[in-house]
Amino acid sequence: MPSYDSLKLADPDIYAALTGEMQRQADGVELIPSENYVSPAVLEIMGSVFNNKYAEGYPGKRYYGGQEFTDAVESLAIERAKRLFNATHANVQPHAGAPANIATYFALCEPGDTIMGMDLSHGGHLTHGHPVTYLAKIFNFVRYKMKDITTGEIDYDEMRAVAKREKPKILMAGYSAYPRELDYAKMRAIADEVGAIAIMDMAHVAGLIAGGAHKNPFDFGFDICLTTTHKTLRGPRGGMILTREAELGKKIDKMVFPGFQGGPIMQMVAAKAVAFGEALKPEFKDYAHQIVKNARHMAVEFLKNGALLITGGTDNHMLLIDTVTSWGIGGKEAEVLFDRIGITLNKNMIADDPRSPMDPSGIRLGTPAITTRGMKEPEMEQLVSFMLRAIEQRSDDAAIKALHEEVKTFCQQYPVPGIERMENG
Ligand code: DSN
Repeated sequence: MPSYDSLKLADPDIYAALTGEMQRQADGVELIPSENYVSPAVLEIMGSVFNNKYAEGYPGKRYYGGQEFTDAVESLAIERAKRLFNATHANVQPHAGAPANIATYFALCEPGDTIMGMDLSHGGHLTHGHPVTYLAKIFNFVRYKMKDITTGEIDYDEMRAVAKREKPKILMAGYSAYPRELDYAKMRAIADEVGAIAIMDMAHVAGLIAGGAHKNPFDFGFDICLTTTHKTLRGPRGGMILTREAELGKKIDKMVFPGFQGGPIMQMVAAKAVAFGEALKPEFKDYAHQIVKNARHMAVEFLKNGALLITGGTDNHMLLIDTVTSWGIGGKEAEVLFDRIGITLNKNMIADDPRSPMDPSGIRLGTPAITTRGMKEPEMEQLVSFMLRAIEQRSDDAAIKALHEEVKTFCQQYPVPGIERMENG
């Protein structure tokens, strides 16, 4: 762990917040399925002097001088990303997932064009066309949903019918709250029938795909894969766009820069290269498979104890629980309750939720971060037991406090990468 001595001296307030956050991460269980812990190497490069460099353009074609080392790291990031996902072209400059998605829409569509994506309450993402986004003012978004929320099966017949009627320019796969895999072959066939570009927003499952625990959309003829780099892929915060063929890649490059963004955030590009190097190692495959095994095991434990899981279980890294039906409490109340025992997850809408986004009917949780900490099936049982005890004892403050202490003690056995064991106080 870096000493942070300079920070401590220069800005005690921020230093206090940093050490507080380190303590929180070390003492608590992170179940938010989009979060993870990066390696010490990734942490080091993120805090490096690459921050100081402007590098508009791409390797070998920059607008400013002094690019010997920025070119080297960006080229490595690109090559490693292509190898990881079997892509022809990679753009590693998007600052985050939303800019990657937006730059892609801008590269491929004109205002008023139609884009088809998964409904938000059925698992889709805001950037796939939710009416609250500005994107919804520019493009015409149409949606598809699950046919059966007890299995998670997508209504592909309805998808085909809507696609034929609406003629989307893009058929978008991908999700942020859907615990199953999609049928890429079916979606590619529908895209072909209507002449749409097939895109997978694989932000949540990129690490599972890279590690061979999930299917690769490019193997089914998808044209583009969009992703963040910090979820299951376990890299720095950022985005990336991969294409199956080079021409599409050139179009995307022009839109990312200069079309949409300014200079790349070079310390993050360098950190992407480091993280992709880690994901290319054989042990990352074990990690990816263990994420899924852990999530499945957790699902079985919850089901055994009578919880209602949306789609009846999981095939990926996440679980969605209907807390109202399972335990008679809303998702917000559940989130706050689990926070009180040091288990962090998020409230989440369930399909066609009658409640509001700030107080929905469910929670979303997942296993990428705890798997990084080395937890396996027995620990999943322990965590479910902590959570069920919290539900049972929720009106007993002393019991909840005691449970929080138990969670802290449990966490001491599983160090967080980059955080040395911190003693209380
Ligand atoms: N905020 C991310 C998630 O939690 O899934 C998606 O953008």
